[in-house]
Formats: sequence, structure tokens, C-alpha cells
Amino acid sequence: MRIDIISVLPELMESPFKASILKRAVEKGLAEVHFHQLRDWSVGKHRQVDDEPYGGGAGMVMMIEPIDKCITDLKSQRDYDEVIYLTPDGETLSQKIANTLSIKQNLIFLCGHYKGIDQRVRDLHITREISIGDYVLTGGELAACVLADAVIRLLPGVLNDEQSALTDSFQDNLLSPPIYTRPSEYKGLKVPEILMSGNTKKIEDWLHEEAVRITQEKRPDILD
Ligand code: 6GU
Repeated sequence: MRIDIISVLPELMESPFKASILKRAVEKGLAEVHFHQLRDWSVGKHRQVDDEPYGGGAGMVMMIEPIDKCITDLKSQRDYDEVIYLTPDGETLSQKIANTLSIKQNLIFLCGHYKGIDQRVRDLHITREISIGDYVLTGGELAACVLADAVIRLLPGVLNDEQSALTDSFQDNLLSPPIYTRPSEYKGLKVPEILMSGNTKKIEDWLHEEAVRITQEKRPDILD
């Protein structure tokens, strides 16, 4: 998979891909992440990428020309499956969306800033709009990192068996059951006996019951 991320602040997004699992995914060639400074496609000598809104009002609007030039350049080099605009008024990111995107080859992420982008960019290029939740960030950059992380970890070969995405919370509409490691007792707090019983079938049943119980308690809305 290749992800091209367009932003006025690409430096905000470099570190997540330079550590741990995402770093390894990139090093193994399973994911390629390319950052593009939108100002490189600006037209004037002031590297301007935003302007005042027609009709008035507070805040600035990201101009169509630099974004169109940048996306057009990228599209001339390869076909893209989706051009995704990260915006708080997009569809809320879910595991289902991450699963869907994880089977794509080439993706463009456009990070919004200021009051948003000229509507004509949306009409012309954007195939999907994604938000990471009902709150407002200073820009789409951190949301782009969240989306890239959620998608890249699903690519075949990125996680090992122990980290398998198949047992994640949300993958089967259940939260994860409680987990424990040594010591078996700490300050009087004991690990449930059943987990040390060695009875695989009983343990599996118990873990599933606990997952259902915890989901009912914390997130009844995701149970099907
Ligand atoms: Cl994608 N962008 C911004 N600016 N704020 C957000 C968001 C995105 N998702 C949730 N809040």
C-alpha cells in the first residue's frame, strides 16, 4: 500500500512512522508513506495556500489551485483508489472503514486546515471524507496519522501472530476481555483461578463471557 499525505504541516506527521510497528511496516516495504508540502504547489511568491471566504465570515479557506495541482500531479503518476479528505464533518472512522481501506493499493489523504477547503476541491477530487470523532482538532494531520495507523496495522505481514488483528477489540463487535500477567498475586489482588487452570475450552468460554459482559457494561451500542 502507498499513502500520499498532503498537508501544510507534514513535519507534524513524521514521528509516528519512525517507531515500532509502523516503522517496521515501512522498512519491510509493506507500506509506503509519502508527505507532500502543499505550499510546494502554491502559485504566488508568498507560497499562499489560503484566502478569505467569499461571502465573508471568520477564518481562512484553503484555495483550490494548489490542492488541485498537487492532486493532479500525483494522479498523473499512478491511479488512486480513494482521495480522502480528513475533516470533522466527515464520516466517523470505524474499524469497518479501516478494514475497507486496508485492501486498497494507493490512497491520498488531504489534511484540512483553517475553516476548511474550497467546496470545488471536494466536488472535483475527494472520494471520501473521514473524521476521527466528534471533537475539533487544529488540523487534519493527527487524524491522518490515526487513519494511517488503523489501516497499516491491518496489512498482511505487519502484525505478528501474538499481535494479530483478528483478536482486536471491535473486530468482532466485542471489547477485549481482561488480561493478566505475572505475578499471580499482587498486594492481595489475584488473577482469576480459571486462567491458571490449563483447561483451554473453559478459558476460552470464560474469556468470551467476560468480553460480552464488558461490552454490555461499557459499549452496549456496538453489540449486535
Ligand atoms: Cl479529520 N480534522 C479536524 N480538524 N478535527 C477533527 C477531525 C479531523 N476529526 C475529528 N476532529
